[in-house]
Amino acid sequence: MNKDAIWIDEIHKNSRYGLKGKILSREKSEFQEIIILETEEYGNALMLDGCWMISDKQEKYYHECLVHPALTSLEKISKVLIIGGGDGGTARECLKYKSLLKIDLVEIDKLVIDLSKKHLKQVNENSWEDPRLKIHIADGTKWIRERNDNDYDAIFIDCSDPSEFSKGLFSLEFYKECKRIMSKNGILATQSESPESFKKHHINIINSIKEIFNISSTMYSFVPFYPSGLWSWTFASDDNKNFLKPKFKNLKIIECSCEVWNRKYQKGAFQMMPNKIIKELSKRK
Ligand code: SPD
Repeated sequence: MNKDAIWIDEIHKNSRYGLKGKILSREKSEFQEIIILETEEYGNALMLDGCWMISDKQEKYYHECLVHPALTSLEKISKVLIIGGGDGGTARECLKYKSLLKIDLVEIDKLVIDLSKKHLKQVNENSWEDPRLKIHIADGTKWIRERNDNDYDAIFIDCSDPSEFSKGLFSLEFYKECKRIMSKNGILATQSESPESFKKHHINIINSIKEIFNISSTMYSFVPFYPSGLWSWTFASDDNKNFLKPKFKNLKIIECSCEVWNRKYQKGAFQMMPNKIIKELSKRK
């Protein structure tokens, strides 16, 4: 290990989640502190305001689970919206769908994209060069208000944990807007925090989504270096009949391209809601 290597920790509720490596970049944008760390074990890792977002070797646990349950359940995918996702990993997974014509990616912090282009090439591969991907530097909660009704087949919310500037992406108003701009059988997919280390936020996200959409479901899996390691993704739609049923005809090709996700993995992950979360959610009625 390089002699300049230092430990960088995410500190969450008196626990540390650390990686040792060499700092490639440490900058403050208008919104947050951005660190890129080069590690031996996990490749390059991105931290925003003290929270780990991705590392080269673990990001597939996160991005494949966010994207494929949604996109394999659609017969036809032409237009997709990504809110956040400045590291390019979600876009990379979406671009595997050849029928897709356009992705709008709305990221508030241009510096995250610039640094990802420079240091996180393994994550975004060549997604930024794909003519189907259009970048918008804007606040997603405002940008979405100006979009037409029923315009997107899928919307991905790929954001950081709730904070002063990201909390709008977890609000009822924002989910309502997502529903308005989604096609009738469209699907929303959001990272929904950890049932263990962010339990309150996790429950709030699920309850808010239930308030807005006819149908929703949450899957659980791992992102090893996130607080507690246990993470979740919630999917929602207004189309009760076809929700999360595999319909994409080249599903096998997608499966083969993945490191973590496959149909069986997904099936198990949707059965993993911890009992304490089931109990909490049942209190709401
Ligand atoms: N606690 C970290 C939650 C971060 C979720 N978003 C990660 C962004 C990856 N594209």
